[in-house]
Amino acid sequence: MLKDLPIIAIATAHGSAGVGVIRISGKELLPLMLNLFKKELKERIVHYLNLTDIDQEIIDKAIVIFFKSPRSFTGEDVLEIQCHGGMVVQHQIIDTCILKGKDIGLRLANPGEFTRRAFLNGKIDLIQAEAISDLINSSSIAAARSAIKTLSGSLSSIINDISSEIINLRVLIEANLDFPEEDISNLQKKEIIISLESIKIKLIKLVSKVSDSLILKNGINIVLAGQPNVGKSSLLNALSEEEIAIVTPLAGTTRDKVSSAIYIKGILVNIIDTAGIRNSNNIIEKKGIEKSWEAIKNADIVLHVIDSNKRDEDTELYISKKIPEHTHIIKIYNKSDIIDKKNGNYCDGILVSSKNGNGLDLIKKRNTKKITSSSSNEDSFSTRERHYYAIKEALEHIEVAMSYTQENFLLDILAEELRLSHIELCNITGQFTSEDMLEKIFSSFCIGK
Ligand SMILES: Nc1nc2c(ncn2[C@@H]2O[C@H](COP(=O)(O)OP(=O)(O)OP(=O)(O)O)[C@@H](O)[C@H]2O)c(=O)[nH]1
Ligand SMILES: [Mg+2]
Repeated sequence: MLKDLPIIAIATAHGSAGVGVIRISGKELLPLMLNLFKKELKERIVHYLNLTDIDQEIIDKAIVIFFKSPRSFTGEDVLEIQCHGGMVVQHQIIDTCILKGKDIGLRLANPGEFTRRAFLNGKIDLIQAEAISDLINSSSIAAARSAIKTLSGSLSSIINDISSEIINLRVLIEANLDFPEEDISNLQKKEIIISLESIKIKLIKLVSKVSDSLILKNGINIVLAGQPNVGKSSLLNALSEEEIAIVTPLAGTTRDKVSSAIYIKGILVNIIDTAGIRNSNNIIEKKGIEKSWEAIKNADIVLHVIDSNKRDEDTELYISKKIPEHTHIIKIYNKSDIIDKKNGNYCDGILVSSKNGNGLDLIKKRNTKKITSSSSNEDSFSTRERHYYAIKEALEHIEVAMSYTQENFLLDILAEELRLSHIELCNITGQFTSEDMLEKIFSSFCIGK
């Protein structure tokens, strides 16, 4: 099968560099080794060798290391060639290897194929495979740190522990499945309830950790929202210290979402400016306002910007009420530099001036508090949305199971809900993952990974 043939790819980034690494993986690479180097290489020893083309012309002098199956990244025989990092040299080596490896069917690797083989050969689970990609693509030190932790198995071990607890409970329940309810002792019922409770608590903790980790990985979205002309765009410019958004004295200036990315405590923060919210008959402005609400819906934090000189409490209330409940809202009273009398009530928010910069540090401080509380670095994993949703599903099945321990103790339903919960967790680690899902996950990797 094409899938099982040996593969080759450049593992390092494309372009010129001091060194380039070419990786070859296959079930049995001895024939290729003999063709390339005229000898069998000892495993895990650094060899300094001439690489020649089929006319025996030297292409490059390279360091070659042989990792014998199963003691390699992919679990197969692996040859790692560290050559000079020019693209021409590397492509010449690849062409020569494919020619000399014709007999064993050597071909170019597809995206993520090395990692996929490592997964299929049981060297890593699916969470760890994804963590490799996250480590390579991490956008901050904190994200890289959690990726390496996840690669070392921290998330996998928590999921495996919960899975074992579910399996033990399934064994207990299924052993009693053929007995009528009245034959199950109260002691056993109590044991089942305690165990379900313990699984539920662990899953709740995990959902919250995974959700916080997603913030660390994808960054946090802070949306500037409010009525027109209150100074949202001015605030975006002031916070990002750049003239990104257009500012004019005219209400209704911003029509589209405008965003800027900054780092707070090593976490990527996307600040998004939106069109001012008001009743408008202008078709373009109306579209802009629709986009404002869409941005608010997807926000982690909303900075509700208010002109401290021109309060319109009805509209303020309308906006506050329409912001989804779970969203963290901070009221920002802007234009403090021209405030008439400081007798307004601003204690439920932060008084700032995007003109002279007063209060901006307070905004950053308040957000930092929220950001760091949702992503304490020591505790976070490298996670994906699919992990989050699967853990939530697993939790829901446990909750349904628990509802069947109240009046009627229906063991067959309990067993089924536990089975479904277990499948969700196995999907995360890859034990039961479908071929389609694997295709989707590994095709997002780069070639050579
Ligand atoms: N004095 C003072 N004026 C400000 C401040 N912030 C903004 N302005 C002025 O208020 C006007 C509107 O500012 P923008 O930043 O465009 O307001 P906006 O909320 O983005 O307005 P829309 O895009 O129309 O929704 C401009 O004339 C700004 O110079 C401030 O802190 N103090
Ligand atoms: Mg604006």
